[in-house]
Amino acid sequence: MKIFTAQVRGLLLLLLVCLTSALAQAPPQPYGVLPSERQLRWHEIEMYSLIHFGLNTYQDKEWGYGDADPQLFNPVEFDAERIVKAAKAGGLHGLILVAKHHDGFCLWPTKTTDYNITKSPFRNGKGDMVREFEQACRKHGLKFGLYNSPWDRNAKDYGKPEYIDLYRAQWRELYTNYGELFASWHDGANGGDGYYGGAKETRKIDRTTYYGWDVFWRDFTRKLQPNAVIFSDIGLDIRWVGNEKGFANETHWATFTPTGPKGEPNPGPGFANDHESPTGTRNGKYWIPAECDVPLRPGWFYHANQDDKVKTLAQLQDIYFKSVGRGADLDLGLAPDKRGLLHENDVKALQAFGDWQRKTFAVNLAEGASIQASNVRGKAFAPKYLLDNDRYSYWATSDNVTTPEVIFDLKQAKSFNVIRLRENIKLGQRVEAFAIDAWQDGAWKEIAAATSIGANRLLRLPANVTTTKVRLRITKAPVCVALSDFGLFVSATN
Ligand code: FUL
Repeated sequence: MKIFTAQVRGLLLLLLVCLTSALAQAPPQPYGVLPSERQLRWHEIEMYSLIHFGLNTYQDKEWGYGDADPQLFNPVEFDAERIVKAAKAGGLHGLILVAKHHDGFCLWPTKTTDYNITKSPFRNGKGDMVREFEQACRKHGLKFGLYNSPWDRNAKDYGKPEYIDLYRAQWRELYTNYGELFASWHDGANGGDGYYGGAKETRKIDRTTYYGWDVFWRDFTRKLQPNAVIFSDIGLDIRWVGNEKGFANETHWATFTPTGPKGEPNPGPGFANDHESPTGTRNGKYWIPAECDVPLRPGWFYHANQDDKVKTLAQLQDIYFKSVGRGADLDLGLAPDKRGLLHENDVKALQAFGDWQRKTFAVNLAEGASIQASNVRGKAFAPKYLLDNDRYSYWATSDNVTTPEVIFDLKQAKSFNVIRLRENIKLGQRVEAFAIDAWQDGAWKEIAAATSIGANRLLRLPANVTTTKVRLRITKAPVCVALSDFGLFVSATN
């Protein structure tokens, strides 16, 4: 009986040990709202381009009135592959084509209006530019998305219910004929003066009701293109960052609570609480990260007098650090010229930008470091996962440890000026502040401090730091950490 009791006791003890270690190994509870699968894919690609090309290109205009003759559109050297390859060389992983801008001219052979590419000399009226871009993207491994302007200054019925049917029919063609789209882009410019089938007048629409966005997106976009992120001022999936400089704020929350001008729930594009968009809403109601859109030149469309105003490498780096480096995505505007090609200066700028990214992030100087964390949740969440280049394997701490630190012993002196951190955003955006120290002259010295992390956070140091040991301190978080990446890099100089 005594032996039996000892056996039972032993078994119980074993059970307890197993249970405790199983509990210790359980992943942290997610914090707040979480990204959907389609948003995760969007975060992963980080950068893509937005192509503006059409009748505006031939009129030196940014906003066409809707009355230009389609015969003007004649890009005799058009080559989608060359444009796609230039974008790829720039480190861009996707391309969104403006299939129709506000002037209403459609770059595909739509059945919804005569104001389209078949009425132009391009490919003798048999062209389909959406198809050519789509195929070039698939061939070169870029994701493909589309922008179709809600505002149409050519359509005679713009402002009436009939136009909504036409607009949806256009999206139906675009959603069903060109394979899987990664993004469906909805601009906020809405109503004003236009040609409108010859009426030449000003038309105002009620942006809160006219397009019926909620029904359209829910019953149409989600059904026909379930993997496309929906972009507009307010989301649904991706919000506009609130400026066209390409900058998110230093603190960028992927979560956002959209409200209208008076604070009521936001009904649709053109009505965002734009002033809050660069930062987002801490503990917001939805996961709606920012897209930072900015053209490579001053304008979205090509203008010959801007050939010498293509952004410099230093400007592109600045944009990169303030968009991708703050956990947002960068949408870089590219504008083919009248030939149907990117201007040489644009091609060179993209190449230089891409070369810089590839060189800068080729080697993580923290690789091979021995890592010591002040707390580890369990084996499955060891700090080594910070260095395995996987966005979703991660170092986590026990539930009650919200301000841990981790030391990277680099084993020899290394110099760097860029620091990268990532959270496993499948568990939400958790960290609110952190600091980085370098071991210098026998003591820790703070070299950087910042706030949000999210999908990606890059810190630029004012000068190279040379050290043998680096310490990361999480200084504020409402819950335990779930960090997936730590990197040290040197910004390439040529
Ligand atoms: C804006 C538009 O009005 C511009 O023409 C451009 O298309 C830009 C990307 O979005 O709202």
